[in-house]
Amino acid sequence: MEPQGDGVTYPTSSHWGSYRVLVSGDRVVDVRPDPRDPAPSALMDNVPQAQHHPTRVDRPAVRRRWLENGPGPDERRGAVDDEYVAVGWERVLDLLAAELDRVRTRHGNSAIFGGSYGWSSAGRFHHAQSQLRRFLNAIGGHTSRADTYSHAAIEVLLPHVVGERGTDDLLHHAPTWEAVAEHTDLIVTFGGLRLSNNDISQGGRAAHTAEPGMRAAARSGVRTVSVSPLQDDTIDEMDAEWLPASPGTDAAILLSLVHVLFAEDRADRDFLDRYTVGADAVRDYVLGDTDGVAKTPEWAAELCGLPAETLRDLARRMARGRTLVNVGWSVQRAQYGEQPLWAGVALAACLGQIGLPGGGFACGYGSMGSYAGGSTPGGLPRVSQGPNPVSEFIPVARVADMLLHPGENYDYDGQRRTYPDIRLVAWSGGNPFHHHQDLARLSRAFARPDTVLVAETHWTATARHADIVLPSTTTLERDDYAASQGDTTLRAMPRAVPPHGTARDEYDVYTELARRLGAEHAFTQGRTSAEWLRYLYERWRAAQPGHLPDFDAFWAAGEVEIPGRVEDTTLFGGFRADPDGCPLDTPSGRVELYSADIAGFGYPDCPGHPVWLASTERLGSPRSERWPLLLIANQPGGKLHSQQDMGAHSRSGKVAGRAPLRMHPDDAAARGLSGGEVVRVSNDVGSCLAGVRVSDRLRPGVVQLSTGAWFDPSADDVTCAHGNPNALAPDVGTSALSQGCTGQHILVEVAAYPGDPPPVRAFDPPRLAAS
Ligand SMILES: Nc1nc2c(c(=O)[nH]1)N[C@H]1C(S)=C(S)[C@@H](COP(=O)(O)OP(=O)(O)OC[C@H]3O[C@@H](n4cnc5c(=O)[nH]c(N)nc54)[C@H](O)[C@@H]3O)O[C@H]1N2
Ligand SMILES: Nc1nc2c(c(=O)[nH]1)N[C@H]1C(S)=C(S)[C@@H](COP(=O)(O)OP(=O)(O)OC[C@H]3O[C@@H](n4cnc5c(=O)[nH]c(N)nc54)[C@H](O)[C@@H]3O)O[C@H]1N2
Ligand SMILES: [Mo]
Repeated sequence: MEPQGDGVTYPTSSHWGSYRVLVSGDRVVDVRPDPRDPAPSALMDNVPQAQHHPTRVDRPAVRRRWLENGPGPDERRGAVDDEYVAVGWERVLDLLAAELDRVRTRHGNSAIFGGSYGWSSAGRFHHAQSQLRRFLNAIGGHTSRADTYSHAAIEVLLPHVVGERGTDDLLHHAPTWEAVAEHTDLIVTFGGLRLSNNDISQGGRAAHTAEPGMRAAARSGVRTVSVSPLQDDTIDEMDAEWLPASPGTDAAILLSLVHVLFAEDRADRDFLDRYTVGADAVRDYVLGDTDGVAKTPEWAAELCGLPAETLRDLARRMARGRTLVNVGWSVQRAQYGEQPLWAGVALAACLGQIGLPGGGFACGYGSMGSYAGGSTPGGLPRVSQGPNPVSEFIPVARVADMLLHPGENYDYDGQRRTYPDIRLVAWSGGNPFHHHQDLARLSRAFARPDTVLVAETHWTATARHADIVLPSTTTLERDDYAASQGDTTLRAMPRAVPPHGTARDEYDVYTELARRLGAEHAFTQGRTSAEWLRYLYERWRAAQPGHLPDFDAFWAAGEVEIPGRVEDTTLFGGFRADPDGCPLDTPSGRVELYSADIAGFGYPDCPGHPVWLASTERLGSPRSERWPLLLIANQPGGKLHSQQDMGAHSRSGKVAGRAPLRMHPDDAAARGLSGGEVVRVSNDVGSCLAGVRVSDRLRPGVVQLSTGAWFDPSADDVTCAHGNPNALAPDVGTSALSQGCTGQHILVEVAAYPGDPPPVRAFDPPRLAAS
């Protein structure tokens, strides 16, 4: 800490970077970027307002109906006029311990859902999900979740195609932008390289290196082709060639590029023979031998709206130099999201460049600041969640299905599974009423369990669906340290302000609960949180090469360099050099362009090799006749998901207090809109309000409404008065294989809101009565 003016600055870390907060009295009054960060994120400007906002949860609260009627299903969970009762910590912990004990005794621990997805905050020890799961595991376990909303199709499909290790490499060890600058001639990116996405690195990061990296690549002459509905998904300096393809048609484009390579005898047969299996199946399919439809550029042009000649020319250019095929995460966060991934691998294989520096296949450039930002083979300090005695889990995005359909069967990655019967939902560090699809349906799903527990810093829509709300401290209210994969330093995050109201660290809350449930030692191992910080650091230090300062010296210095960081990697380089000695961990040891395993699952929506499947939420689909605009629900530039939506920076991006909806001038004019109006965005799933911003940097027919607006069900005539696109997103999985999130694409209609729009009430906290 350092005195500054009439305040004091404290270093801190967040998923959007490391910076300082200026504290005056007990309040955070401003933020200061770290001068060593070459591209600090404006997201830090949300922090001062969010830290002290009236939506902070300041004491434990229990829904009056639950308090009076006891546990049980309740349709009124989440009702805007629901009332909460403030209770003291002792009382709430007694109530909660009794309820956890009732559920585990009567229904078994698998009736507790602790999957609790979400991004919580940076900080290696006080990580909300880790603490919750460690606690639930200590008291007998919980039903958990597999995969992420970010990239479930990558996590499930690619292990079949390039193996588990190859998938891990693709996600965590991609070559740095510097390596791209040095080796790559052409990067063809599906899903752009959206700059604002690079503000974020899970766990916080010392410096934002993606933007300087992209600039370096541009300066060294790397050419970029961006396939994306948005022109500004690449930075201007890259001078990217923009191919505004119709969303959801990437697999068709990729397969047509493969077609050109085979038809013109440009495919690298030697590579395909030596390093892959199944190339013949792909060739037969793209040439039309399998189904009578040749996947020519002319065929793809009809679907994607790009000229056939552009595609043919692109395939030839890709074959001429060192080419990197990047499939961004957004592209797989849609129905049949497995196909563009697999087709991308097939294209890179046909180019014969997998395993060469700067060439081949990647999935994630532009999706996250830490992607291609080096790796940390020695690991980071980490608290164990402990073994979970319950093996039950769901694919993460099937949460509403699970709650609505206990006992029913579903498919996932070759398994026929059954949804468990959940009685208690425990959520911490996530906001499903922001992130899940079809929020009205999710509300119905949350009516089913006996009890919903939410630990939160703020009164989110999820907290407002809880029977018991526990007020959590924010990172600024507790000691911790931060670093992300590939980071250069581990940084101290000393407490800067006292806890808000009676908020407590979740570690201390779970310690108290574990004591009541006879599991205190299993949870704490006899340590306080201060002792854990020291223990985890020292354990990590002992495993690192060379000499690192001890905990006290680290804490006093504020940071320590992370040893052994690796920057220079060539994906699949070892496999290329020696495919027999260093095979992939796939059944064949090769890249599986055809997977007998997947074919054996018999899924019509994910057959044994990459194919074109026409998704429902797509321009030109039957559904688009009724809902003619394709809404892109991408990541918000002004915040991380729903976090700190009430902060100054996020608010400055709103239009008439609503989430901004970007639309092409032609689409706006056809609806009598010129910008600044409040509109109703709707389909047969639901509706939301948004504020119009007109821009010619989108493909006509596409509108953009990023995620993140706090869900606001307070108006009678719309599902969300504030602009959360998940009010309208169908709740379907990518396919039976991965069952991933498909929220990126939503068919809608947009119309001016007649009359005075209802007020936004998302940031009005609920009624809270004294007990
Ligand atoms: N339509 C559509 N939907 C999407 C996506 C999309 O592309 N389109 N993208 C999806 C993706 S990739 C993701 S990752 C998800 C993100 O969805 P989430 O991860 O759920 O989003 P966040 O808003 O980050 O939620 C984190 C919550 O944790 C709380 N929190 C922060 N710190 C703490 C803490 O220390 N303790 C506790 N108890 N709580 C804390 C915050 O207040 C916040 O409410 O959204 C998904 N949803
Ligand atoms: N500022 C900020 N950064 C973030 C986050 C945040 O909330 N805020 N969230 C982080 C998280 S958790 C994740 S998972 C990543 C997500 O990273 P991504 O999934 O890569 O990000 P998105 O912004 O959802 O989508 C990127 C772009 O893909 C394009 N796109 C959409 N559909 C299609 C399609 O069908 N075809 C093609 N070719 N392009 C398409 C859109 O124009 C969109 O702008 O972002 C991370 N970064
Ligand atoms: Mo994500």
